[in-house]
Amino acid sequence: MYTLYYTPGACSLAIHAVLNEVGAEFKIENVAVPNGQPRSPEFLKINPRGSVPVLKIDDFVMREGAAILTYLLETHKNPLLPESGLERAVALEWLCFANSTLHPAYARCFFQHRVLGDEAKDNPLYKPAIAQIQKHWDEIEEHLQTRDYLCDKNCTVADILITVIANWSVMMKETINFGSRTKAFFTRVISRPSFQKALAAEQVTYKVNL
Ligand SMILES: N[C@@H](CCC(=O)N[C@@H](CS)C(=O)NCC(=O)O)C(=O)O
Repeated sequence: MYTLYYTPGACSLAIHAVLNEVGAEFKIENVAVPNGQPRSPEFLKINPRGSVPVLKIDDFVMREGAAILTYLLETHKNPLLPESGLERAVALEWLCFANSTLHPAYARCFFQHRVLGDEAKDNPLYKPAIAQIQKHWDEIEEHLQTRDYLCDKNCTVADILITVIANWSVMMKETINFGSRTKAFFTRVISRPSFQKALAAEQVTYKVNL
């Protein structure tokens, strides 16, 4: 039995959607705490890093979203992660981009929000951090000119994680702009029943202006 530890709308939402995609049986545990508060001692015992997602597989604790997603899609064979060759490499490249490039770009802003509150916007490092995020979305818009999904015609796990991350844009203190191809892409991804079901269970609204 799987248990997913999550906070609503965080990167753990991608794991939640993928658990739905593969038809796994799972429980969910909301470990959200008010802004700036430490996680509960119970959760810190499970993950001393304090971050979500955590997936418990019976008593085995797995952390790091990209590892969890890859594990789930290998264990429950699913087209969201192609099985081999360049197709798989490209899907993993985009998954790594989402997890290790785009996610940290947002994290740089969240860190400033946490430390500086409303004054983050006036911090000289804020605008450059937003510009970096915008640059990534501009690249994605360009990439999607000839494709429905990041890996061309089929939805992969990377599309799910990237669409989750996009929804954090409304929390930024500067506007992030999405091109029309990117918005159409989000619409395709969020219309998947797995994504809808995860949003509803976490009581999260998809707020990107589509
Ligand atoms: N590298 C980790 C990053 C996880 C991460 O930063 N999660 C965020 C939510 S999207 C979090 O829990 N932040 C709060 C914290 O670290 O206390 C992963 O990909 O799983």
